[in-house]
Amino acid sequence: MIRLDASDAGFDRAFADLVNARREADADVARDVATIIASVRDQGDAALAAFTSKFDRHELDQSGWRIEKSDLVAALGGLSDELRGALTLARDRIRAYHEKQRPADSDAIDDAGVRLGARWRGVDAAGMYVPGGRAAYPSSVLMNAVPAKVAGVERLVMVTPTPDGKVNALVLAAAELAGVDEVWRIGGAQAIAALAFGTDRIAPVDMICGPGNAWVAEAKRQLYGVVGIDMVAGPSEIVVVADGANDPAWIAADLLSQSEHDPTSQSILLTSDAGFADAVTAEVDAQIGTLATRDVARAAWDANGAIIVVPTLEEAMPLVNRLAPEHLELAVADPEPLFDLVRHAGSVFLGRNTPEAVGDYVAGPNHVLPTGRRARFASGLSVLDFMKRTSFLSLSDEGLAAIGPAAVALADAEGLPAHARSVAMRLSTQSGSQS
Ligand code: HSO
Ligand code: ZN
Repeated sequence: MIRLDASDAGFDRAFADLVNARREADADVARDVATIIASVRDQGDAALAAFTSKFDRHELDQSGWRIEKSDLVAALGGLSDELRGALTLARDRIRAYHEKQRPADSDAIDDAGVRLGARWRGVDAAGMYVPGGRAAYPSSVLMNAVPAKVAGVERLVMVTPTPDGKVNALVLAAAELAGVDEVWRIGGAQAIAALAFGTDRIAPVDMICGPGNAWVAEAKRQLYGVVGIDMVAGPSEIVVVADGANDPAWIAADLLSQSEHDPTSQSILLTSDAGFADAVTAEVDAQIGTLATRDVARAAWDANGAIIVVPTLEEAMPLVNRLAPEHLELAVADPEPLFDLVRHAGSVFLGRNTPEAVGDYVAGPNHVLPTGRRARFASGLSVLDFMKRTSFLSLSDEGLAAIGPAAVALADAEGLPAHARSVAMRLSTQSGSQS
C-alpha cells in the first residue's frame, strides 16, 4: 500500500505513477495465445481435446464435452432454498434493470420527405465465458447471460473449464436460471477460439462476452473482428471517496472486498481526514488476517493499495476522473455535489449505505464494468452489447428531388460517375414524367 498526500511536493509524480501502473498481460501471453488460436482454427476439436488434457487435466472424450440440460436442472434443484432464493432475486432484479435498456426502433419522414429509421435486432448466437477456479462466480453468469437473453439472443452458449473434470454446481444452477442454451466444458484461449471459428462439434457464435484470465482476455482481443466482444477486461478496482465521519471498519471492508478478488486488484481510498486514513489503515490490517481470502487480499493490498489524503473531497474528484475507476463509492452524507463532478467511472455507489458488494450481486445494474481506466471511453455491459442496429431509408419522388442533386454533385466531385448516374437517371425520369 502506498500513502500519498496531495499537498506533498512529489505528489503529482507519485499520482501519475499510480495512474499509469500497468497490471495487465505482457507480450509472452500474446504469443502463446496466437499459437493456441491457430491450433484451434486448424485442428478444431482435436486441438480442444489436447489443450483441455494439458491445462484442465481431463479427457473430453471420457468426461464428456457438454453439460446437459438435465445436469443444469439438477444443479438448480440441489441448491439450498436460501441460495436458490438469493440467485432468483438477483436474476429478477438484473432482468428488470436491463429490460429498461432495450432500445426503441425509429421510423420517421423528415422535412425533405425522406423516410429514415433504424431497427435493433439481437445477435443470433452469443458465447459466454465463465472462468473455472477462483473466479467462477454464479453472479457473473447472471450478469452476462441475462442481458443477452433480454436482447433476444436465441442461442446463448456457455463455455467453462472444469479443472480435473470437476463441475461447479453453483455456476450450472445460475446458467439454468438465466436461460443458457448450451454448455461446453472447455476454457482458456482455446475456448474463445472455438466460439469464434466454430469446430465440428461447436457451431460458431457472433459475439463473445464474459470475464477470464489474461489468456482469455488476450484471445478476445486477438479475435475481435472475427467475432464481436463485450470488452477487454483487466484487473478489478475500487476507489472510495470518504470523509472522516465514516466508520473506518466499513470502509476497510469495502476496500478489501475488491482486494480479495485477485492479487492484481486495486483498492484506493481518497479522504480529506488524515486521522481517518490512519484508522482505515489499521482496520485493513486488522481485518485482512480474518479473511479466508487473506493471501490474495494481502498481496493485492500490499502491491496495489493506496490511500491518498486530499485537502477537500471536491479536490479528490479530478483525481478520481484521472483514475476513471471501475467502481466508485462516494461515502458521504450528501453525495450529490460530488456525484455531479464525476466524469469517468464504471459505476457509482452513492452514500454511506451503498457498498459495492450489493451492486456485485443483487441491485440490478451490471457488474461487468470497464477496468484499467477504460471508463474514459467505455461503459458497463448492457443489452446493447448483444444487439446491433440496421438503418433504413426510403425516397419518395419529392424526397429524391430534394436531396438527389447534392448526391450527384458529390459523386462528380469524388470522380465516381456510376454513383452520379444511378441518382441522375432517376432524377431525369422523374422530371420527364412531370413534363
Ligand atoms: N466485483 C467484481 C464482480 C464480482 N464480485 C463477482 C463478486 N462476484 C467485478 O466487478
Ligand atoms: Zn466483487
